[in-house]
Amino acid sequence: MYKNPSFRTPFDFIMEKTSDNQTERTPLLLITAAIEQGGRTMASLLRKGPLLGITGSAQIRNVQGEGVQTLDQIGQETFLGLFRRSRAVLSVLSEEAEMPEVLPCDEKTSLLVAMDPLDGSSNISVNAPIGSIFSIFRPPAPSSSSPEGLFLNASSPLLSAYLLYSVSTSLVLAFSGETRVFTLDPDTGEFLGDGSPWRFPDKGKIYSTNEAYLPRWEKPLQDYLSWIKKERNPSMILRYIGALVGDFHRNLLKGGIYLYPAEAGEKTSGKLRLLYEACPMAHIARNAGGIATDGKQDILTIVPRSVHQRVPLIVGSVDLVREFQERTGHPL
Ligand code: AHM
Ligand code: MG
Repeated sequence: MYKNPSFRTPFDFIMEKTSDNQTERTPLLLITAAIEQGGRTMASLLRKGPLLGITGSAQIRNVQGEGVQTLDQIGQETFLGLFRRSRAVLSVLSEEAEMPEVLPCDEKTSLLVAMDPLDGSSNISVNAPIGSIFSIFRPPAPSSSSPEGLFLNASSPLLSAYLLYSVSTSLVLAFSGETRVFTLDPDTGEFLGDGSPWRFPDKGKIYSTNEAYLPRWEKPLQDYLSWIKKERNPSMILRYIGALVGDFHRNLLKGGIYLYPAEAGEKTSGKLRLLYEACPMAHIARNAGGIATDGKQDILTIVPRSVHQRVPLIVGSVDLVREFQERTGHPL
């Protein structure tokens, strides 16, 4: 039996936090239910992975020139279908589609969804953690601008979420000043959590970054990493899963900092996309007492110029991110 007889669900969380916001309550409940259903579907497929022949490449490239995996396509179809059926989503922007897709909905109460349906694609074929990431925005007023304009003019996220498919399936939701962590019971299909807000631990000692790229980083970042490894006291430890959701989740639970900075050469704006990777993680971090920057400014203050815009991302425990900013010459 469960260790806690009074676990709470995402439904309870949204109900509790929208007691004075009846207008957005229904779309938020419908969208959260769609994310939960998508999580159940994906987790169930992933349990059989290679047996279903879904862990390989789709042999095509997406609009951003990246190789598409079969599970990228399955994630895209699964979540897009669920958001379409919810009739609470005005438009979906996805890593897997060039343009946002406008959906049938009740326009008065509908919201925008930006998503990375399958985060950490390179982990799929080796049975390592992967995830799905979502940010939910209010449409700008007036909401009659172009499909891209809706996302470029939206304010910072109203709600953010990620699913982490690993030893168990986690759902992390950030809304209205709180971040909560839920775990899927695969027998009942319920996501359950203890009903209390999650905060980044005060003291963290993990750094997560792909150190192989260090020669292409700017000098202040190289110096920072060298200081982390040789001089910082107390010393830090490296953990890198290679899926943003997995690395962020570890740091959220244990305390730490994740870095995907800009590089000389091909990745002058980093790798991660603002609207559906950096922004939701920044929002989840903020609601858990953490912080996210692009190295110079708070991620949540960046106004997007294009829907698939990339940004450097440094996110994690507030003390570690502040320390990073101070040592690289841009104190917060
Ligand atoms: P993806 O959306 O194609 O999976 O790319 C994003 C992923 C992140 O999850 C992860 O943090 C990063 O790419 C890893 O990149 P790298 O292999 O360059 O370290
Ligand atoms: Mg992705």
